[in-house]
Amino acid sequence: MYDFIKNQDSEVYGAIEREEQRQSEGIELIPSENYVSEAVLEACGSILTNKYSEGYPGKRYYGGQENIDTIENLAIDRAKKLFCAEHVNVQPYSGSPANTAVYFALLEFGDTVMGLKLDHGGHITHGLPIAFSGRAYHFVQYGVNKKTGRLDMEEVRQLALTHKPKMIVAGFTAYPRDIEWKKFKAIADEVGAIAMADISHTAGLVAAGVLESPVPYFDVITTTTHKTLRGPRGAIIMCKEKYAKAIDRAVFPGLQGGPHEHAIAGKAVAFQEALQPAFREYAMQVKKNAHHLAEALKKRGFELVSGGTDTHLILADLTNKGISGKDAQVALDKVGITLNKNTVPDDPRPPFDPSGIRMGTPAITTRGMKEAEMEKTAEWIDRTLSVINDDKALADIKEEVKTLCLKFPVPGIKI
Ligand code: DSN
Repeated sequence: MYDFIKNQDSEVYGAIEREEQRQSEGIELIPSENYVSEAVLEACGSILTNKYSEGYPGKRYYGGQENIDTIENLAIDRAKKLFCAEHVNVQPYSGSPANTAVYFALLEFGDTVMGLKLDHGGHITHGLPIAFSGRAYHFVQYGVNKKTGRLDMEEVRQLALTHKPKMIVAGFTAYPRDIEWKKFKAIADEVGAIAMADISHTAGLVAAGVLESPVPYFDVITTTTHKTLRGPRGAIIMCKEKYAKAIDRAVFPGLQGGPHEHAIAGKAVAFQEALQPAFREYAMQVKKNAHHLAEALKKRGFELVSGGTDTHLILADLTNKGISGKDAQVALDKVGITLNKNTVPDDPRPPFDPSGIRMGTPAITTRGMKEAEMEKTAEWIDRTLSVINDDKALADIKEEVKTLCLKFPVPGIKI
């Protein structure tokens, strides 16, 4: 598959080869990662990368667009069908530009917006003070309830009534529970705010109908395309027709130049895959696996924020285990289990060495792993964290992990 790179550039080829090995021999638990199909890989690696196509289908600033327009229209139509959306822009390069484009389209600098705090499961684009979102707009941040680890919708409502935001962002990167979309929308309506949802993490589960969708209710919805949706790295923005013009203008020429049409082709292919019945089976298994892994971890004394999960994602607070999130991540890397250190709500520790770890099941479910493999995974995580300074014990676990993983091929990797 990589014959040309192999012949021409041994340094890049060597790194790709080692990454192929790492991906096939290890258990991928980063909840925002997945393995795309060979068809999506082909689209992303295609000659479409050669083309400039500033503008939108039928209204471009460069010639030679007949095939590009076909591809972009396919991506738009399939996304509309998948999410039952009125309008879709498929050009955002990724999640942060998508969210920034929404703010640029619908807000003035300095406007008041509400978003979830980063250490409670929000994102840097949901108002982190040092990020563009937090500097350009006046974000009022809501959080989760200290005792339950869940969103407190009455607190969200009181903050909205006090601050009268122009927009309320319901968006999450480390929140394991179902979202009460209708309640969010009712609060936004009560204060006259625009309701924006960022469903980057759960879009695949929403598209498959295994989690409730905000699309019928919300004014604007963003999502990345590479997480549970299992497409290429990128994003889309969906909105009600009345915001369509403003959103399109904000993406181009407001924020971006030429769209990445090879990635848009990958999105079109992935959306077609997600429209198939098999994708619903996949999404249901993602949820089942996450639930099973959560229960298996709890049995082994792990404390989960909110006590469990309704989605693909699990957040564990390791304080009672006497190990930091960073040390856990490093030890688990050594046995081939990849996850990320993560803050827990009101974390007393710093973000670079926080109290928690974040895990998810989208990638391992794509490989075909099921409940039995979740049980093994929980056992390996538990064992690893009890032998972090014992290199021999870690090497033994790594071998067991590898043996299991090689029974579950990764699409696009032939080892
Ligand atoms: N960085 C992503 C994640 O890992 O959740 C969010 O954009």
